[in-house]
Amino acid sequence: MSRTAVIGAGPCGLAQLHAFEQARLDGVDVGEVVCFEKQSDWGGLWNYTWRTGLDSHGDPVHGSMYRYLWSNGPKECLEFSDYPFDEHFGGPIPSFPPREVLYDYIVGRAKKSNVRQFIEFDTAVRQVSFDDATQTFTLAIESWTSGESSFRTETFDYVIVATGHFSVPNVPEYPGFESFPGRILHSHDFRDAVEFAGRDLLILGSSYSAEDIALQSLKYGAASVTIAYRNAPMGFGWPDGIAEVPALQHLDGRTAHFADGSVRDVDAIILCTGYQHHFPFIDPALRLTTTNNLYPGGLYKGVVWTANPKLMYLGMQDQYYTFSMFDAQAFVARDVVLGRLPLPGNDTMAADVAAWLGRYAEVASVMEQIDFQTDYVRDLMTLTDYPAFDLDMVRQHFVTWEHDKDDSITGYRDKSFASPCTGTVGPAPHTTWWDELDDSLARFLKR
Ligand code: FAD
Ligand code: NA7
Repeated sequence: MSRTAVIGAGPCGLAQLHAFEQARLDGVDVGEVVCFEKQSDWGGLWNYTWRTGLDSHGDPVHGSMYRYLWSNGPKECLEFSDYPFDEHFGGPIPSFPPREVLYDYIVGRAKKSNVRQFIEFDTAVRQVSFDDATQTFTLAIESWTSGESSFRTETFDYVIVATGHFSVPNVPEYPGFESFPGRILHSHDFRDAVEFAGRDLLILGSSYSAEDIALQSLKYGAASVTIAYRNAPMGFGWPDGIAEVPALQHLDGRTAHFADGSVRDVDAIILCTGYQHHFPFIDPALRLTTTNNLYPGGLYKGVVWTANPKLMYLGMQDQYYTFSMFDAQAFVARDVVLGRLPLPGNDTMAADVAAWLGRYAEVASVMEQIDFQTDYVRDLMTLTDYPAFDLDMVRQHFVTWEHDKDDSITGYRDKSFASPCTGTVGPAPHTTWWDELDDSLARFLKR
């Protein structure tokens, strides 16, 4: 009987357990599957924590999500094809739910497929190594299930890494930071915009975190938000109170100096400067090393570690697609383990990766990025029996969503989209996103 370790019980790890369970329900012997999760509960980033810094075990806090986080893409673009939103919520709901609603949805499917029994919570994987002689992995595991720390090792035939890559911050330093009189934090440690009410904020970065934290800081009362971009501005039609300026040069006390010669006095600085793929617990020969991009190298079908195909990674790409892509990847990983998806030789796998990387090198625009990841998911869908959904509809939703953001960065979350699984169109929200301050599930679902 094979033994498979899944590391992490966020959306990817749960997708993996669900995939195995689907096969088991069909009468397939999936071997022993064990999932290790260092937090006390499932859901990964969607499992909100107020904590920053270290967790109760002295580990770096995994969570990077914050209060008042609404989905930044239409929920129809991430819908599980075998567990539609209609099924979970008993009817249509608007297209841009807050975090608690998506958490409920993720956990709802995990409960339905009864996978909690496979997860060891409060258990961190500290080391993954491979023994050529036995062709097995050894995992060094630290567990706090007994209330105090205990170590052990276990061997596995397959390892599936589902530890996410938006947790370990990339923290640049600029001249003057050391004597700045206010707070400097990374978006990983941002929890509650209300903290910055009445303040003049400086945000560094020009991607999703910068966009969202700028908007919600203003929404919850910041006096002003200045966003400094390194390469190019986001260029949205920002509401009064938010402005984009070229790169930060240095700080002189609380005065920020930018590349165009302009200056602003600011009270706090939020570094929305992205995250690192950081897997110190994996032996260097097995370790994925990459920037945040749509096709990290070394992974056949974006999943299988070509240098050792018994090791797989889920969700390591930058993400337009999320939950449905994780599902499709998890079905691939499962079928590799079950021997249902025979892998070609190393040269063929490397050539496949090279072909995708070649195509990715040609991608020049956001719309081409959407097409690229759509085609990647389409390719994954041909490999397994993950239930089909209307991928072309999802692609079109992403295109429409990008246009909606250009039309109104404060209004795009009020739009409705059709489900690629059921065709159901989400109703308009009862309150526009800009006016809605309550991010609770109860409030969102109120009719
Ligand atoms: P995670 O959710 O990060 O889960 C990884 C799990 O692995 C965690 O539970 C962690 O505790 C565990 N783990 C890590 N290391 C170990 C170890 N050594 N041993 C044991 N367990 C370990 N996506 C969307 O679709 N819509 C959004 O609106 C959206 N908003 C986002 C907002 C923010 C601020 C961030 C940071 C991300 C957002 N995302 C969003 C993307 C997000 O990455 C995915 O939705 C999803 O959470 C990724 O799932 P994952 O399982 O790969 O990783
Ligand atoms: P991203 O999407 O990886 O973006 C990181 C941003 O940080 C990007 O705009 C970078 O600028 C910027 N960056 C990186 N280093 C620096 C320095 N040194 N100075 C200034 N700016 C810098 O991360 P996000 O956190 O926005 O998004 C990650 C996930 O969280 C995503 O899935 C969302 O849904 C939420 P560049 O554009 O390269 O000039």
